[in-house]
Amino acid sequence: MKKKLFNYFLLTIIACGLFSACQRNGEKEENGSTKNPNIVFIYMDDLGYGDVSAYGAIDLQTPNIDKLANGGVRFIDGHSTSATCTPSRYALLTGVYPWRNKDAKILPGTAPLLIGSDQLTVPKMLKEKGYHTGIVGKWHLGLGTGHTNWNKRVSPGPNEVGFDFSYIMAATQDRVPTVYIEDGHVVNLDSNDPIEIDYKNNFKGEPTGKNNPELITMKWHHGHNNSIVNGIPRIGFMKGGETAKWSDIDMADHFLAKAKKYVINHKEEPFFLYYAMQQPHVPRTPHPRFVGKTGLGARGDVIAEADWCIGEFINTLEKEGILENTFIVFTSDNGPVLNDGYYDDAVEKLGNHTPNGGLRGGKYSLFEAGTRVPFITYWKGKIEPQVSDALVCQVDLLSSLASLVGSDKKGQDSEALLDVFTGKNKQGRDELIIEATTRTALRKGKWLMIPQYNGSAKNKWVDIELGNSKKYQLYDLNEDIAQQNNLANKNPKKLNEMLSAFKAIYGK
Ligand code: NG6
Ligand code: CA
Repeated sequence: MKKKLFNYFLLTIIACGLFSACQRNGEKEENGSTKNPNIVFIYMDDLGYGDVSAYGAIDLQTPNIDKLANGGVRFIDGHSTSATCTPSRYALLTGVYPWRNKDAKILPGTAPLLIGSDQLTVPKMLKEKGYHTGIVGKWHLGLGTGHTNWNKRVSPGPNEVGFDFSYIMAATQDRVPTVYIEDGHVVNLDSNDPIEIDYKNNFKGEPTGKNNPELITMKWHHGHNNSIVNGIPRIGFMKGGETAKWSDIDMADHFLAKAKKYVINHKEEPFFLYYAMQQPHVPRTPHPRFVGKTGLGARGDVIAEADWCIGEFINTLEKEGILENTFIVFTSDNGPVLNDGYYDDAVEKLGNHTPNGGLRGGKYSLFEAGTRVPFITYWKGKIEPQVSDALVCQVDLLSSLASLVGSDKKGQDSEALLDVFTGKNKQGRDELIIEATTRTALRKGKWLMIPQYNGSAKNKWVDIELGNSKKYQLYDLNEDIAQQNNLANKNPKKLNEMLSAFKAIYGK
């Protein structure tokens, strides 16, 4: 009897071992070689912790994101490195904290490429392991060398830092150039109507949001009063390129079509797709079929639109028979903002919806809602559905995915947490430096420490508390997730511990 039991035990161990080896190295192909899983990042722009129904939203329903959340690991303490876009995207792709690069700030459309051509990136690491790599959507990591001629091939860009295929917008939907760029070439450009871009001066005779309110269909609130494209005043000046200009209301469908096509074209090989969606960043321009769908105004409607796109995208993976062999990460580059520069009813029609899910702050903030974002990993049949309270950060994906595909590459600040991302354990990172418009704070265990900062407590334009205070701030996030009780005075010992830990990593 004992021997039988022992044999059974042994068999179980062998079976488990085989199973996890398969999991680590993807599926066995018929010819015996192993195929690593496809990897997809679905990356939202300014989606808040409370903007997803699986994260508690009631007045806004996101059934397709919920399917990922309820069928995978739903992280409740998952972070972007930063409370704005460019730095978060830098960390996501390089595995390096953005504050190590002094230029990792919100970039204008004319900024040079922020990632060094010799730097390790997620797509480069995956390429070495036989992946085809693609990006569709928002880039916002700079392009060219600083004197970009948009009428020639724009380089270096995504293709020079690891992407075999790129179909992008250069910066943001509210910044010029308002054109798509495919593998460095502006799409549909007429060489007789060259594009000129300037972030300082307008081109003679060109209308602007500031001077030509009669041409505007979306009113600007702060900033956003330079060149007008499709009735929407933007940041920066643009001349020419008429045939190349994108249609804002079709952008979601356009990127979705490109993402689907990429999947279909590359379904036979392991591929990595970075699907960087533009919603719900401003200007919010839902396709007419989504207008009014949520009752929350354009912000709610573009989230519903994005959710639909995600459903369509997942259906494509399923239809092509590759959903079971695709590891999906869903997350957002920073927390939510309502009025980010246009009058679009986001504030007026908010009702009871809470984009920050009860966390303090939002986009631009060192408070929790700046970087704590929806964060989901999904791998059908491989990841057991669960909620994880592990502290994880997007900067960790590089090293973690390296272990998934059998690469020994590591990102400088990227912790290898594959078991956490696949739901096998809940021991996330111990420490994390978060960043918001070049200010930093330390998270360690349940504690968050924000050093003294002189700036204003609130950005009145966007109506968000930034986390600045002349006093040190110390919060116990287990007891006080809403960050209402500053314990810095009550617990000087913990404060000092946090300050030393901060110095050890940050150097200041
Ligand atoms: C800010 C813009 C804001 C948004 C942000 C970048 C103004 C006044 N505000 O400077 O509208 O574009 O930059 O957002 O211009 S992010 O998500 O790409 O970081
Ligand atoms: Ca953003």
